[in-house]
Amino acid sequence: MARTLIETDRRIPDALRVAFGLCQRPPPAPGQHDEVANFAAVLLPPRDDGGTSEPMDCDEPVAPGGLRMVFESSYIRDHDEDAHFGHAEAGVVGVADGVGGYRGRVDASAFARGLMNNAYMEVVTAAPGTHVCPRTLLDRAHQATAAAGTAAASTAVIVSLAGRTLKWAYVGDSGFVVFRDGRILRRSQSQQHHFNCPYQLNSKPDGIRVAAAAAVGEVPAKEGDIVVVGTDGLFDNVTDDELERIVRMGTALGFSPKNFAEVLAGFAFEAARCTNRDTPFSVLGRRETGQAFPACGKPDDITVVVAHIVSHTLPLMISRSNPHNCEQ
Ligand SMILES: [Mn+2]
Repeated sequence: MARTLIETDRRIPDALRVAFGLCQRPPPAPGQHDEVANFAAVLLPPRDDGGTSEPMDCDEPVAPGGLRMVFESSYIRDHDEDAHFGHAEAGVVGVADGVGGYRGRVDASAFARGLMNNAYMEVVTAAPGTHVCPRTLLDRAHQATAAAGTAAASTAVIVSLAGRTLKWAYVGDSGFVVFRDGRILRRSQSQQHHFNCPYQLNSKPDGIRVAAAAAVGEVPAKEGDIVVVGTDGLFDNVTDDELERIVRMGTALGFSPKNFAEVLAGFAFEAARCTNRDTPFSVLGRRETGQAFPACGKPDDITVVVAHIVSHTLPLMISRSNPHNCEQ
């Protein structure tokens, strides 16, 4: 694992730990204010469900110069079978997760890395200004990876900003969430054969085809939108409510995409190792298996890519990240 727990620990504000029960803290001495708890209360207001329906985008004025995607990533390794890529000029990011069932027989990361490498090569060799269609890109990356006879299998998701439209395609439980004004606007729905067995791409001739099986969609983008793209190491350990509250906290604090990615990944890392609190993984496991399932997280590789949708007139701060891991 690339980072020690202490290094990860430094990136997680105490306010988050207090608010979400990630740690046990001694109570404040009599007469003392619990300043961390107060800070958490200010930053993490409860979800307001009194709002109206989902915001509509069509009546938004078009910003001169259009929109751009500015992204950063954080990767916390467990078995080191996740991979990701991104290209800011093309406005596209992707993550993939090598299926752990191949571990010990072949390189379980091979297909995930092949997918992301091939997707990246497709993007960098496309004509500048090309709008990326995630389904086409994922399909081509899959075909190239399978044609090479690459071992193992992978889930994957690709999200692009094509003009003023966010588009996505995914297979399995690698996923994404689009936030607007601190609330979830769109999110992926995990594709699974059964609990803990996601749809996956591989080299088998009779395997899943992107064109037939990938979930695809799009939504008009708006300046200020935040897109979180991640593997199940994030989504199995962090609930939607926690994601929303962390995004609201980060927005209030002026987080950069890098800040967001590191705090989200670090939070997932800690939640994965808790043995006394539920996570999406343990809740679903209890429901789907009908068995006694302990309140716990799921240790796993954790990949988080965070993209801010910004006005095109802002300077391009971040260029591109090569597959498969930005943080070698
Ligand atoms: Mn995983």
